[in-house]
Amino acid sequence: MAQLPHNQGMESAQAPAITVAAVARRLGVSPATLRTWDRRYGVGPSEHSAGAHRRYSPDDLQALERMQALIRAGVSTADAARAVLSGAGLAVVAPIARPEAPSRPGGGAVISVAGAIPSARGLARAAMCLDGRACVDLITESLRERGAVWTWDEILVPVLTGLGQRWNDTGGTIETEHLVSESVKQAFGTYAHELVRGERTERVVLLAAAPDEPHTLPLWALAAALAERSVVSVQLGSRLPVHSLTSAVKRTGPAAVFVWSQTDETGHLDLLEAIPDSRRPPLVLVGGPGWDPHAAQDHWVGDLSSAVTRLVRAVVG
Ligand code: B12
Repeated sequence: MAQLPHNQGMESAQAPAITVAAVARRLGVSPATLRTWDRRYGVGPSEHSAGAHRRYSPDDLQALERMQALIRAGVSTADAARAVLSGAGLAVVAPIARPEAPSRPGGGAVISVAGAIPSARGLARAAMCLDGRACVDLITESLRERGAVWTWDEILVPVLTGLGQRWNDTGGTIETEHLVSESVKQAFGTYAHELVRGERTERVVLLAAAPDEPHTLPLWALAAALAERSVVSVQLGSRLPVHSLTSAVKRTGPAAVFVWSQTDETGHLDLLEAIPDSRRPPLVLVGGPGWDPHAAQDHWVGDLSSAVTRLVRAVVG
C-alpha cells in the first residue's frame, strides 16, 4: 500500500472501508486507473488482507482526491503521486511547462502533457489544431529516427493519456481523439507495412482487441515494433468475437496471440480457454489496463517493450 504521509492511520483502522468500485465512482475514474495508480505509483488501498477484496480507507480516498486535484492542475501523474506520498500539497510541486496555446483554428485548449518531451508537446499542439498531416509527419519522423517502442512510449503514451485526462475533465473533443487515433494507425501501419514487405516468417503473430473492446492503438505500436524485428503480424482489429479468434488461430497456426483490453468490462480471461489445442500451441499474451494482472498470471504483459521481447522469442524460438 501507499504509505500515506498524514498521521491518521489509527483513525482509519476504525473507519469503514470503501470498495474499488465506490472509489472509482466517487473520483470519476475507472477501476483500471486506480489499479494503475496503485501498481505503478504506489498510491493504493491500505487494507489489503490476503484473499479479501481490496478496500480503501477514508485516508486512502483523501490521498487519491489530492492526487486527482494535482493532476487536474496540470501536474504529471508521477509527480502527483510523489507529492501525495511525501505529504506535500500543490504548493511544493514545481510549476509545469505547458505547451503553447495553439494559434490556428481548431484549437482553443490544450492537451496536458506536462513533463513530456518536446515532440509529445508538438504532437499535442498539432492534434489540438486538427492538423492531421503534421501529426502523421511527426510520428513518422520519430519512427524512422527512434523506432516504434521509443515513439510509442515517449510521444504517444503521454499524448493519449493527456487526451484521456481531457475527456475526464471537460468531456474532451472526440474529433481530436479520432484525429490522433487515425494518425497513429496511418503512421505506425505504413511504417510496419514498408518494413515487412516481402518478408515471410514461418509463423505469424495475431493481434486483436478483446470482444467488445473498441480501443486498438497499442496493437498498431506492437505491429510496428515486431516489423522492426522482421516479425510479421496479422491485425485483427477491434471487438474480435471469441469464435473469430478461435477460427483465426486454427487457420493461421500462429506462434503467438496478443489480445488488448483497455477497460474492465472487456478483460475476460475465459477467452484463454477458447484458444484451440494444437501440436504447437501459440504463446498467448494479454495486455492493457482491462486485465487483472494477478489473474492473468504469466499471460499478462505490462509494457510494449516486454510484449515485443516475448512475442519475438515465441516466433524465433
Ligand atoms: C484513443 C482513445 C479512444 C479512441 C480509440 C481508437 C482506437 N482505434 O483505439 C476512440 C475515440 C474511438 C475512443 C472511444 C471511446 N473511449 Co476511449 N480513449 C482513448 C484514449 C485517449 C487512448 C487509448 C489508448 O490507446 N491507450 C493506450 C495507452 C496510451 O494507455 P494505457 O493503456 O492506460 O497505458 C498503460 C498500460 O496499458 C501500459 N501500456 C501502454 N502502452 C502499452 C502497449 C502495450 C503493448 C502494453 C502491453 C502495455 C502498454 O502503460 C500505461 C501505464 O500503465 C484513452 C485514454 C487513456 N488514458 O488510455 C481513452 C479511454 C480509454 N476511452 C475511454 C472511453 C470511456 C471511451 C468510450 C467508451 C467513450 C468515449 N470516451 O467516447 C468510447 C468507446 C466508443 C465505442 N465506440 O464503443 C475511457 C475508458 C474509461 C474506462 N472505462 O476505463 C478512457 C480511459 C478515457 C477516459 N475517460 O479517461 N477512445
